[in-house]
Amino acid sequence: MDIKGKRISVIGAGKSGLAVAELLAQESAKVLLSEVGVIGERERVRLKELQIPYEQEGHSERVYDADFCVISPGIPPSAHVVQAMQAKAVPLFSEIEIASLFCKARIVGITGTDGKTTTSTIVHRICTTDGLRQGYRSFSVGNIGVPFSSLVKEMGTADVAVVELSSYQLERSPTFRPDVAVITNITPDHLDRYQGEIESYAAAKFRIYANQRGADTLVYNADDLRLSTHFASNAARFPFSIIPFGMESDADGGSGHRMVVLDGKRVVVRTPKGDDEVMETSDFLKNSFRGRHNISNVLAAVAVAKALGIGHDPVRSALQLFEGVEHRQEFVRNINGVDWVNDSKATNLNAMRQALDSIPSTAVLIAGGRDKGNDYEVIAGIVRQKISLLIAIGESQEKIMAFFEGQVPLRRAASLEEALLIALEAARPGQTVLFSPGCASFDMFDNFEERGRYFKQGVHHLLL
Ligand code: UMA
Repeated sequence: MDIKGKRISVIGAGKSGLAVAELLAQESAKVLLSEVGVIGERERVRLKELQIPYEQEGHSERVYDADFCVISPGIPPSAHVVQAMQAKAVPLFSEIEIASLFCKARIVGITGTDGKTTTSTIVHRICTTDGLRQGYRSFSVGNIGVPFSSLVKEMGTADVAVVELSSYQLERSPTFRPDVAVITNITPDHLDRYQGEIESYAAAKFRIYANQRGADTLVYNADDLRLSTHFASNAARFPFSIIPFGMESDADGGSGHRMVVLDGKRVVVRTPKGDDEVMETSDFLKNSFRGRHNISNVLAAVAVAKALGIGHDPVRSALQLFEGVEHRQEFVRNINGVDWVNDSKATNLNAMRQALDSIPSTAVLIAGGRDKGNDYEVIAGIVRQKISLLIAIGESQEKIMAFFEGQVPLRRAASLEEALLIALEAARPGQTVLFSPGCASFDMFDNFEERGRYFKQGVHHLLL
């Protein structure tokens, strides 16, 4: 796509909109950045410096006078501006699509409902370790928090871009083609955006391999029934290599694929010729990085390493040093025999279930936030089994209270601080206090990172 001189409207002045506007302006496009809310002072100064025209507090008619439009991932298809663009036949693209047009590096794209941040981080660490020896660099970008557009021009042909991708970012990305694509799992999430249809949500995730061919590789979780049904039964019709990974599945995809599996306590690459051991689980499991779902994330990352031709040694070295990801079952501290764990990144119930699974005994759970169409039935069993007290916060408080009434002891808290104080009183030595909201953060915080930091600060204050 030739960008020079093109009139491009960028909708949304969040992280992705600001980064892509800057990239496009550098490429001599005529950009208009348009934001429904207020653009921060610092950002406005930067836009003026770069001579990028912008408007705020609403989208004017000017945005439709464009060759095409770049839409921020958080703006849903139902938004007025998107509907109007479509009515006026203005083509819409994602920020990921635009960044990928300028990308010289090999791309590892990682999507899935859960595990994508942890898997992306592990892959990035493995590539960084290998890259230090082999002379290339790894960049960790995308949904993880750093827009792909902001770093793409720094990437060279030998480098690797590890791009975490939400389903939103895969929408309107018609030519995006990762060298290695990963799907960690698909369970219900964001159903508010997909009209309650998991099929539509899965279809957005499957866009990740839509343009793959030849030497490209797809890595998928063979323990996920939806994924194994989709890929194993159709393996022959995909024009690229496939590496399944799995802990429970011994299947090889039915066609002699290489597969990364857990064999007892060993992580092995299984081929029709036999097993090749990469490492033992004791090489990477530790207090700060534990749980079956994390073994699954490691298997995914090992499969990526194999697809990129990285040896076992950098994989082992990177994983031995890996201490887990902030806000993802992050151990904060122990107070009087009680472990306090920050799992603010759990914005859906599957992530919450994984956290509950990893708890060694029982827990006081703090949950709630902005509901995304949650069906609490999917965690009801494990909540009854492991939770001695459920403290409900945020917009979804009443829904949680109504659902769990009579199933587990319940308390309402008007704020996160109040929830912390209730938990401090209620938790007994040997228990965990788990902050795993299972909901989005936007009712009370700017994002899950702010929510997690707030929780951690609160926990540290409890000791004062
Ligand atoms: N806006 C308009 N017009 C509208 C509606 C919204 O102008 O009609 C504006 C909003 O006021 C806002 C901007 O558009 O200023 C929307 O920005 P955004 O929500 O797309 O957020 P960004 O700051 O660009 O961050 C996005 C991702 N956010 C979402 O997908 C919601 C970030 O993922 C990502 O890190 C970042 O790009 C860089 O790639 C966050 C996220 O919550 C972590 N992701 C979801 C998740 O993980 O579950 C998908």
